[in-house]
Amino acid sequence: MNANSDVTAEPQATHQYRTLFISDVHLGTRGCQADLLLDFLKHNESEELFLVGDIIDGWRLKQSWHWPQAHNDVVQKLLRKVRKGARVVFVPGNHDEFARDFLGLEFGGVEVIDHAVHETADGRKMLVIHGDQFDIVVSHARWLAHLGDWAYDFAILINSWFNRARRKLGLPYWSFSQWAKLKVKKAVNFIGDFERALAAEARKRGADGVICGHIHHATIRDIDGVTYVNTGDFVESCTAIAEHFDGRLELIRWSLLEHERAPLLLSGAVDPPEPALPQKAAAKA
Ligand SMILES: [Mn+2]
Repeated sequence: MNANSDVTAEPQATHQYRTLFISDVHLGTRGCQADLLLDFLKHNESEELFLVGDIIDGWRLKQSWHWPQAHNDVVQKLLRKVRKGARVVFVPGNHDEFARDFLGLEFGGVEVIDHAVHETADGRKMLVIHGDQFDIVVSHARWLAHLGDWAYDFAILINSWFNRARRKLGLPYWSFSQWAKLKVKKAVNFIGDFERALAAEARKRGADGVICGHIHHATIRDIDGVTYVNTGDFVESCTAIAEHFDGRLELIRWSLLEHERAPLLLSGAVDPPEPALPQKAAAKA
């Protein structure tokens, strides 16, 4: 058994980074990709690990308890990283805002802080913050954000009743999906607004860039001279941000488990794990 796992572990060498940033894991919800996150944590090590908010989904936990073993394993894995000498910093988000009552404290060696300023190996100062503080919907209309979770399903149901009524009145069909597409366009605007707000905040605080989460949209890009970095999430896209030892930031996508990656590696369909590839440019987003 041990010999076997050694063999399979060989082509999946552990990646070493200076810093790793993950966010929006949403432990406690069915959407959480805990298995992929565990696999990620197993194959990626760093001196510092920033948990950039929405790690545990407190809103959902209040409503229904979904806490399988894999979610426990994630917590244990994070605590083990602390024991092995990594600095683990938790910057709470809006879904785990209960942790905002414990700022400045440590839990199992995990530091809880509102935001951080991380200096990269090449001397850039990065504001590390979840980002909900700059999301107009969350900060000014919490009820609307809660509504979003089930509003879509409900709207589809209403739409079928609505159109039955319209038909009786001799009115043409009103398309919910057309309306929803318009809303999606607005959502794209929302992402842009959010990104610009965070970049502006970083500049205001004299930072060279910002590393945030919240909108589940991973990227590394320049916004008016400020480096805007979003860690993405471990719900849909399964992304993380890594800082190499030279300060280079890289977006990592971790959407396959070890046994799914192995055959692709053998066939050459995916790149082998890199020790530290200089040719892989910083912004992969
Ligand atoms: Mn959030």
